[in-house]
Amino acid sequence: MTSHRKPQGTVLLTGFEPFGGDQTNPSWEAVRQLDGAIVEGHRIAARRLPVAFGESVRELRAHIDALRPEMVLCVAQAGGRSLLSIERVAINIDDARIVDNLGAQPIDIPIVEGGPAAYFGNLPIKAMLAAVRAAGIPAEISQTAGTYVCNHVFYGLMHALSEPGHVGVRGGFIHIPYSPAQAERHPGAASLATDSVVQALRVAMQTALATSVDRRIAGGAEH
Ligand code: PCA
Repeated sequence: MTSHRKPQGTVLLTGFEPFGGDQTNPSWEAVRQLDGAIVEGHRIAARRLPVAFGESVRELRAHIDALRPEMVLCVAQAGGRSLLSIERVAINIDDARIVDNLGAQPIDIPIVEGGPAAYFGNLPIKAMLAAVRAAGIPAEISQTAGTYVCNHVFYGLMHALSEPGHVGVRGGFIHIPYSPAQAERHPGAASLATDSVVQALRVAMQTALATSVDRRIAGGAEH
C-alpha cells in the first residue's frame, strides 16, 4: 500500500465533474483525496474531467502527455448501481440519453470512425475485484460502461493507449454508486460512502500495480 520508497512512476487517476443536475460527482470527491498519495511506489496524480463528449478525451490525452503515467484509472458515477463496478470493456459508440454539460447529445455516432468495435481495459480486473472485496467493499465486474461520456472516455483512453507512443501503459475504468447524500434524493437507490470508495481505489490501484498476470475467478453475468 503506501510505501516510503522514492516514487517509481505516476498513476493518472481521473474523476468527473457533476452532471445531470447533481451538485457533486462522487468520483471526483473520492479521487481528489488521493492526489499526491504514494501507492505501491507510484505517485497518484488526480485530475477532473469534464462531462462532455470530445472535450473529455482531449483533456485526458493532454494529462497523459503531460504526466507520462505508467497506469491510468478513470473513475465515474453510475447512479443506480449498487456495487463498485470494475469495467471490462468500452464500445465504439456514443448514444446519449441526456445532453452532456456542453449541450451535446450524440446518438449512434462512432467514437472513432473506423476504429475497433470495442477495447478491453488491460488492468487485472479479477485480481482487483478480489482485493476490493477482501477489503470489505462490495464490488462486481461490469460488462458495459454504458454509451454516455464514461464509455466515451474509456474507449478514448484505450484507443490512445493502443498508439505507439503509449506502449506498455495500462488503463482501466471503475464506476461507483451514488454517494449517501445523493442517494437521499433518489429513494431506493444504493450508495457507497466516499471513504469506502477511496479505500477501494487505493486497494484496486495497489493490486493493479502489483499484478502482471490476472487471476482466473468468475466475474461474468448472464445479462
Ligand atoms: N458518469 C457518467 C458521465 C460522468 C460520470 O461520472 C457516465 O457514466 O457516463
